[in-house]
Amino acid sequence: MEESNLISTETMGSVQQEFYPGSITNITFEKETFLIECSNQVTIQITILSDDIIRFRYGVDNVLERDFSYAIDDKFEKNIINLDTSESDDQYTIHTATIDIEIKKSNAAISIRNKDGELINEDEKGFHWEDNPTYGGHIVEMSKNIQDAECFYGLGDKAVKSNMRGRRFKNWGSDVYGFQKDQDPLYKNIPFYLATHQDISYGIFFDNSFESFFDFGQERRLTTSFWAHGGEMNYYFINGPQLMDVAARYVKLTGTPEMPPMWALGYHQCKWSYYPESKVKEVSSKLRELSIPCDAIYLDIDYMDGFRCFTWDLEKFPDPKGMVSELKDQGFKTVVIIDPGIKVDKDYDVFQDGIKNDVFCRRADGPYMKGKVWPGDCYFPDFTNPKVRDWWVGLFEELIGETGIAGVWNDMNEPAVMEVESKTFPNDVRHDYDGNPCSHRKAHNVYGMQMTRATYDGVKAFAKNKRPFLITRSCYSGIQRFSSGWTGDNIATWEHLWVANMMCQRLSISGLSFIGTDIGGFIDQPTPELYTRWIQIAVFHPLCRTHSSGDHGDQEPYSFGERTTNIVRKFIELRYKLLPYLYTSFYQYIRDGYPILRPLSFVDQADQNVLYRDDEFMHGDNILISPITEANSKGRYVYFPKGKWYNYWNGSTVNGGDEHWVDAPLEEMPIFIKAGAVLPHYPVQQYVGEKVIVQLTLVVYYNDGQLTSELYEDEGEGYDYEKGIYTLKTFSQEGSDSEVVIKQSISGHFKASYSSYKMVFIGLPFEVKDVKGTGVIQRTDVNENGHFEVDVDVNFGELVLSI
Ligand code: MIG
Repeated sequence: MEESNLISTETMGSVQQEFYPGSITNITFEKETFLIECSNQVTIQITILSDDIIRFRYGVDNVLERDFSYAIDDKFEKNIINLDTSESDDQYTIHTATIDIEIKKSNAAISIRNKDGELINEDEKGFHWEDNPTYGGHIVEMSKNIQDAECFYGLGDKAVKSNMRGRRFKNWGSDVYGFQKDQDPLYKNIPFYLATHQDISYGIFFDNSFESFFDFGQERRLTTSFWAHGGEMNYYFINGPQLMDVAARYVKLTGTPEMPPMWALGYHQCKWSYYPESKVKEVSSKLRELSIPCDAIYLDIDYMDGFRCFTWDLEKFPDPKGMVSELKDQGFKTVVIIDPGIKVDKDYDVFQDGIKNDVFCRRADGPYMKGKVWPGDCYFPDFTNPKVRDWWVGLFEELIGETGIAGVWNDMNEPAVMEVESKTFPNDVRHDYDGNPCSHRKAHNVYGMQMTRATYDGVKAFAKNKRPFLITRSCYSGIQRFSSGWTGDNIATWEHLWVANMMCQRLSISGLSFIGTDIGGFIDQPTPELYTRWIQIAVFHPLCRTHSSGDHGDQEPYSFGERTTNIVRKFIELRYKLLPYLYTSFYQYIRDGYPILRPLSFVDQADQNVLYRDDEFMHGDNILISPITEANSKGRYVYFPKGKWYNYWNGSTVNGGDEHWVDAPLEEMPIFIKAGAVLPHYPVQQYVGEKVIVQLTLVVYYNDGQLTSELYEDEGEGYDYEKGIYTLKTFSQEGSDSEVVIKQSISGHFKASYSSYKMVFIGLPFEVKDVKGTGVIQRTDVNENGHFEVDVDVNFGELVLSI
């Protein structure tokens, strides 16, 4: 069945036949749901979730399955402004406020247009299916026509260049140690893509957890198709018209996280493994001694007693609670790994308790699913069972509540099994799937997500009102509600640095903004230069963690000699300075659904030049990053979106809409700031909360025009922000050649520790003579070369600099 495609398939010696819906025999309409019956025993349900999100379900044999999804957020609210229908001789049309959905009477083919009548997306063969004699059910298939110059993005963690046109992909979460560029499938399962053509964008989310495939014109040049080896054809069409709109709507549909604890946005240090306790302390102390900021240190599998989850190796770690609290005093949070496999061992209480509570997955005929992982033979909790998730939650009481662990790292949750060819469970393993019993064929791609969801609930249950921090390797759509992610077992090569850039951008636009890579590479040893270039981009990835397999030497920021240490420190310090900016980007991601990392196609999709551009990306609203991913670089060509951009290092400006050479000695990576931006900076801290911040620096990048920047702040921990204890400030800067006006507006009730801003103006076209406004505290002497500084009260309303 592996080779199933849209043409006939050879299955067990017989040719598989494709079936299609017949002509429409009946259409009914209740609230926002249309039910269409076709002459070939096909029922189609079209649900309008909003003016821009339309759900399509196709039932073969006129059967629609019980409706259930792990991806869709319970909190998603339907919001329809306008809904109308019309009928002509050959089609029905559903009109929303922004799109028209045409349904052909003869074969139920769908076309979707915008209000200018332009085609956004149309069925080719549309829905069709094949019987699945091996497993029962159907192979459900959909095909669409590719539009002129159409580009395809998204799909989770695929390690390929940004535009996926011309390629085929599979979703089947896999443990792919040392994966390569272009290898597929990888760890994550996110059956969602975005497409753009002629300044029109849309997305398709195929919410089906079976093994699924996407073909973007590889099999047939002008056809996109997607299919799954079971379940329903159940997809969401998400309208743009901008790629940003599509990504945001997808995030709203599949859910947003809570605010992360601010420390989780600091730098994290990890290795397989730091042990014994003295080694952990050596690393934490060295980081402090060398003033390399760091907020989290990780314990990999060796902290456990024989790899038994929820135990400690008391020889290596005689006093876990004491160690965690000493690390806390140094400003470190401790994060531990938890794998899904529970060791088969009669003397192990978690195992015994699991048997007693009947939590473990079973094979089709009843025996437990047994597989080898690190501890040896293991059984595996069925995380798709709500009772089992509750049981799992309880296991965190000691680790989180007593020992004081602040975050949990879920690995091996594809699920990975050693010493078997499939590297995972056999297909016949049974799962509850929240009351929709099924085999592993259906549950495989959601297993990791459900494990991490249960772990998140476990951490939250015992964290005493602290915000949980989770990191996972495998996932399904919607994972962003619970966890951050990393991209798995990469390699210390330049190619992998390029891959890291691609994967983080791709995951960010696929809903999972909180993403990072193993900095420096998990396998093998990076050269000092590679480690340096890697950390330079990684401080702009929402998750910033060095990790390595320990198969080679050390991989701490100080392991590569003094020159490297100094550059690496400088970049980690930069991350800490920009924390309020990243934190604000996180808030915007939650509020608006906007990805934190944005490929340039998300900035200006009308600009043909950026649609095929891979390297550059925006980090939040105002920072443009162009990483160096080649050895011996002295610089690179950077493509700039339209507008004016400031070089972060020297304040020089560039006009966008073109490529320009930018120098980048090893001490620098090209970083550019959008003109008009107001960038908040904290002082450098060795960890979040080290200092009481007495003044916030706002760097204002002059622009002749208007731009608004935001700053979100709260406690950085806990849940008071949900009760309004946060502040959202907007700074609008408006410049002309003789004057700059900055206006601030404030909402919310959080009281920051600082009472003044240092306003640093860059790029002023005039020398400042006059400073007016509410709250000016004091001018400084800095007033030359377009650079001017002034201290103002934190509650200022308006500030005017002029000649
Ligand atoms: O089979 O826990 O991707 O980050 O260090 C290897 C040991 C298991 C794979 C993870 C990696 C982790 C390692 N794990």
